[in-house]
Parts: sequence; C-alpha cells; structure tokens
Amino acid sequence: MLDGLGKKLTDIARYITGKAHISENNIQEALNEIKIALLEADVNVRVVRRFINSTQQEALGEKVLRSVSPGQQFVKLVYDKMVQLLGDKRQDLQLKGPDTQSVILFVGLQGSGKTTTAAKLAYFLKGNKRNPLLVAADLRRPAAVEQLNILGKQTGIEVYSENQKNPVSVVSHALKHAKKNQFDTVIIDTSGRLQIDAELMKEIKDVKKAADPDEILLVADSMTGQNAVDIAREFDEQLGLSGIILSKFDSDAKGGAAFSIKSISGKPIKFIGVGEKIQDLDPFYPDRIASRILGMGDVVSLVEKAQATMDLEEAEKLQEKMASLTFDLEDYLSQIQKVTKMGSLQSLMEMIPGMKGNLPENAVNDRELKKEEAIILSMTKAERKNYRIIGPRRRSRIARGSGMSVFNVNQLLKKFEKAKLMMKKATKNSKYQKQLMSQMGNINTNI
Ligand SMILES: Nc1nc2c(ncn2[C@@H]2O[C@H](COP(=O)(O)OP(=O)(O)O)[C@@H](O)[C@H]2O)c(=O)[nH]1
Ligand SMILES: [Mg+2]
Repeated sequence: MLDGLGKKLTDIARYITGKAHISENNIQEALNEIKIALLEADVNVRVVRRFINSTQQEALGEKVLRSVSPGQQFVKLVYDKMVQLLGDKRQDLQLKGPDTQSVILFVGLQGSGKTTTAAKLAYFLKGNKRNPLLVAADLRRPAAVEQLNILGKQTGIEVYSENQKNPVSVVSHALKHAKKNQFDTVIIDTSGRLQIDAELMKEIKDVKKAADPDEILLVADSMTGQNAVDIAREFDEQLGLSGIILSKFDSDAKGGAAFSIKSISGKPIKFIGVGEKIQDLDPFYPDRIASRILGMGDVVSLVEKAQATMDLEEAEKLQEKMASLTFDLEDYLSQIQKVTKMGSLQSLMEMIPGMKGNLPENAVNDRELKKEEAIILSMTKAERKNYRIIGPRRRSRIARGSGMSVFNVNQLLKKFEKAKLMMKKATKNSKYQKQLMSQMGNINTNI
C-alpha cells in the first residue's frame, strides 16, 4: 500500500530527524525531495505546489528552526500538512438513528468496485449493530444482480432484487420492503459505465430522486490516480457526493488519488477498500495513513508528548536560569517530573525510528529519576533553594524521609553540584547547554 511513496518519505523523515541541527538549506532540500516524491506518486501538480509552499512557509518560521528538536518538529509539520491534505479528521457516515431508515447510494464507473464495496459496507455496518438491506439496482449488466445475490448469501445479508429493467421502480419497492421489515439501512448498488455519459447520469439522478439518500458515495479505483480525481469532481458536480470510497487501495503503490481527491473535489474519503475479501474495507483515518507513509511510527506522538510537557518558552526560561545560575533543586525537581510525566524514558526513546534495540546501556534510567524525585521531595524549601546548607544531619533526615540511603542523597547532591559547576562554565553556547540539560535528565545525547 503506497509502498513507493512511503519508502521515499520515510527515508527523508529519518534523515532529517537524525540531524541534531538543521538549517534552512536542509529544509529546502528535504522539501524538494518531498516534492519529487509526491509528483512521482502522481499527486495532482497544483496540490503538490500548494502543499510545498505552505509547508515551506511554516518550516522556515521560528517555530521549527528554533525549537528544541528542529528535525522532529519539521517532520511533525510535514505530517500535519499531510493529514490536512488527506482530509483532516476521520469522516464518518452521516446516518440516521437505528429506528429510522437511512439510505446509502453507491455510484461510480464500471469496474471501480461498487458492487463489492456495497456488500463490504453492508457487512461492516452489520458488525456495527445496524440492519442493512442491499438493493440490486444495476440492471444494465446481466450478471450484476447475480453478483450481489452471491455476496449477500456469503455474508448473510438480504438482497432485494426484481426481474425487471427499471432501477427507479426497483428502488421504490425496495424502500417500502425495508420499512416493512425493519431494515434501518438501505444500500443501493447502481450501474456504471466505462466513461461518464449523459445517459448514465440521468439514470443515477432518477434513482437519487426516488431514494432521497443520506449518503451518496462514489467508489473510485485508487489505482487510476488522477483519473479517479477527475471522476470524483465530475460526479460531485452532477450529483453532489457526500463522500468517497477509494477501492483497491491495497494495490495502489502510488497514492496520487488519496492525496489529491479531497483538495480537488472537496469531498472526504470515508473508507478504503483494502482487498477482495468481504472484510477488506477500512474506515479512512488521515492521521494513520500519514504516519504510516512517513514511516515514523510514533514520532508524532513523541513530539506531541514532548511539546505538551515542555514547550519552547519553558525551555528558554530554563536556559536563562541556568545562565544566571539561579537554577536550584526545585527547578531540577520540576525537570524530573516533566520527564517522568512523559512516560517511561525507555519507551519514549524506543519510539524514535531506529532506536529500538540500539539504546546504549544505562542511557536511560527511569528508576534513578524516581529516586531523585523522592529525595528532593523530602527536602525543605530552604534546602531546595540552597543545597549548600544540607549537612550530614540534614542528609540523614532526608534519607529517612525519602526511604533512600544517605549514599543516594550524597550521590544526588554530588551530581547536582557537578551540574552547577558546568553551568558556571556554560556560556551562551547552546550546544553545551543542551548537553548539560540532557545529562541532568540522564538522557543520552547521541540520539
Ligand atoms: N484488490 C482489490 N480488489 C477490489 C477491491 N474492490 C473491488 N475489487 C475488485 O474489483 C473488481 C470489480 O469490482 P466490482 O464490485 O464488480 O465493480 P463494479 O463494476 O463497480 O460493481 C472485482 O474483481 C473486485 O474483486 C479492493 O479494495 N481491492
Ligand atoms: Mg457492479
């Protein structure tokens, strides 16, 4: 699924997150490669241009370049923009409550996957406690009714069909049948053509009028790339779509349709077909696709977590404090608490691509941090402000209070003293300060 594009974007994301510092040049270069990758994936040219321009504008702003981890922030920005492109939030079907009848109309070209997808969706909805009825209203292709009947038998879903040629009358009868028999969702399969033509559109418009659907879903073959996008626009102009189902997403190595269809047609992708089997229909989640395609697994949630716990301003305040040497044990405590709030350091670091299994021993020590937290919590305010007043008697009191040994308390104070010493040396050299901050959190800097 989107293997080609995914591989390229993953490489770019890896490269840039791996860099400790990035420049405007790095960003331009990365954006250029992303542009090529998107164009090769057959994404609409205008969509690519807009995407690159707006990403570039934001990436060159202060938020990325001056952030704590610019590489990751950049990838996060690309990710956010991709999610937007794919349609932002998951768009669910807009159906009425289970006591009222909802109608879903399937439209699309011949061979796009309408009949298969109609059955898949019925099966999906049945799993979601709805009671669907499939309606065979493709009366042009002789085998179409039979195909739907077979799918209905396979899934245990009733199919309404009649031996006649007028789809409008079949649909009207089906709706009555559904009402009488408590089907809450009527799914109508219609006929398609190899190309859009006036006669086909007239037929579907008539069916639409009779059915008064809650959802008009276009099934578009994602393998046809920009063709699928054009079709979506045209069907939408003529019928007013409520959403799109991209079929054969499993066989689409490129992704051009997925990345362009929302921007160009304005209609959301609601589901994707991911195989020939009846269960192969997935709700479409823009964020999941984007993170899969950037190959970053959980980098995004990592960045979000880090952002939530330590934003830029705070980091700057901290640096100021360090520079002015007012950094005390209270500040140290709040750093420890932030790190532990983010979850286990070990698991956090393992979310970074390539990190799993490659962590140096003792790079991360959650237990150590917990101990230090307990020790500082047992100190008085005055002690936290000025560690120099903590003599032997205070040390044993703190040890007792925190359930640690005097050795542990000594260790912490020694470490803190060393850190203060380093701070003294620390100039405005940010590399040095970063190293310092990392050491204080026991986080290995070579990530
Ligand atoms: N691999 C794959 N094949 C699909 C998918 N959806 C439909 N197909 C296949 O596409 C072909 C045409 O499907 P059909 O439902 O008959 O299209 P229709 O003419 O629009 O009704 C069939 O062979 C389906 O098995 C999908 O999501 N993945
Ligand atoms: Mg069909």
